Amino acid sequence: MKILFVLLIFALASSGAEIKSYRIMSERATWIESVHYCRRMGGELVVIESQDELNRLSNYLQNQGYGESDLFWTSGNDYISRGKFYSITTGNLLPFTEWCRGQPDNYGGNERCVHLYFQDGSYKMNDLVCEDKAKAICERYVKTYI
Ligand SMILES: [Ca+2]
Repeated sequence: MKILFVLLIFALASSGAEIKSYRIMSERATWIESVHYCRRMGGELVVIESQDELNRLSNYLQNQGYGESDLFWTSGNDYISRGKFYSITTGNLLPFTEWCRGQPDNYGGNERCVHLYFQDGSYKMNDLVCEDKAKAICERYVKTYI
């Protein structure tokens, strides 16, 4: 399988700190395939922790030419309790959400995984069938020694 990754470093921190970097899978996969994929790469599916982080990711994706036809998996899911979205990366409730209009709607009764969808000028969250295919956004913490 041809794999092309982009490594992003959004913020440089002071000496000895950890920074969060991202990899975006070039090919689409189901949500659970994306969980495994990120772990093979030494990371985890992304946990978007703030509006600032979502804005940075959204701007980056747009600058890379992604748009409405590109979907991206995050670690959010409500497998355990319908309507309560946890991160498979942390095991905790999502620390931040910004949903697309009318979402999450559990459309068709089987939408349990959270992806990013481009709407109204930026990427926001939507619940989607986990067996659908999207590109994984993996995150990883990297130590800096600057
Ligand atoms: Ca939905």
